[in-house]
Amino acid sequence: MVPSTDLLQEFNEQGFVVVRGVLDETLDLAPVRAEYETVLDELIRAWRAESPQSAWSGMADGLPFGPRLIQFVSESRFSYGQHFDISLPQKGITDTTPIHCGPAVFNLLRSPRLLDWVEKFVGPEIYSNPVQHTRLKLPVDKLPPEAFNGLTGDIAWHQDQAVIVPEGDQTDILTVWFPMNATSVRNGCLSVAPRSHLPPMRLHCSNFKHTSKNQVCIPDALVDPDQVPLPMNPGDVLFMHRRTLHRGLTNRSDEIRWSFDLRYQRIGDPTGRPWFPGFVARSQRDPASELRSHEAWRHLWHEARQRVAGHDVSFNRWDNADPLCA
Ligand SMILES: O=C(O)CCC(=O)C(=O)O
Ligand SMILES: [Fe+2]
Repeated sequence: MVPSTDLLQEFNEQGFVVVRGVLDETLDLAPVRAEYETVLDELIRAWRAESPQSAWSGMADGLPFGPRLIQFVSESRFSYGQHFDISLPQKGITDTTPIHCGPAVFNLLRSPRLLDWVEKFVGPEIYSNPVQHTRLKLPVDKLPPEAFNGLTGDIAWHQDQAVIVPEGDQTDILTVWFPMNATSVRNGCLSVAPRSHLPPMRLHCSNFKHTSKNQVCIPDALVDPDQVPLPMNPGDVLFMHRRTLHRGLTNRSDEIRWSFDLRYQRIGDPTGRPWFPGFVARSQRDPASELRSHEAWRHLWHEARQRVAGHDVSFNRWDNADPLCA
């Protein structure tokens, strides 16, 4: 166990820290793997039901999760990312936008092994911030353009603080990133810029053609030259400051790259995404306020989806007026 003072010192100096072996394969990760098998089963079943028989070779049946997903998507060209995700997208929400709120994922968000570490950064009153995703990235040469977005393709340099609304700027939102399969430079691990978290927040643009679907990202001229790729294994967790520059490298392997990124903060502070629901993950002061039911969690998201459907909800604060965005 890393002593808390060393951990916090490293985090405060570098803007991030990787802790090995936080999550347990059996208790934390295996149930999520099993749950996502059923999400993929259902996706393939639904797609088949709507597609002509001849469009499906059946080649993916019986394969393990990763190869099966690759096979399914390259055959169907199906835009699959949002179907696995655990949050709603930043725009274009309708009352049928898919979101996955299964019990295994909910347990992962509340994992005591994870929260014990989160507590060292956030304190004992822990709120699960609704900026949370799972990213299932296909090898770049297998990813059809129709399926390419921020959940499935590479992610350009940015700070997480740049994708919330300004009312959340003063909230210490901790990014918690971890892989479901071993990540490497080859399959598109996360890369960070050490010591890039000092204020102020960098300029971001949302109009670069090389990024997917108007991703919010930092112009090249403002990206630090010191960049460190972070290969990680299942169980390892990256804790990152909200202003640390990072990106997701391109998956140039022949396997998927699967990760979760979650966020936690102190109870009561603005989340930066006021239309989306968070929940009390742990409270020493008021344990009864903790959300313990995944049905209640799913209900919160479905309610939010209903509320924002058809409205022009946006978390984008960047207007591309700066010449560096040209
Ligand atoms: O996983 C990735 O490629 C990017 C993740 C990210 O930007 C984040 O966790 O904040
Ligand atoms: Fe990020």
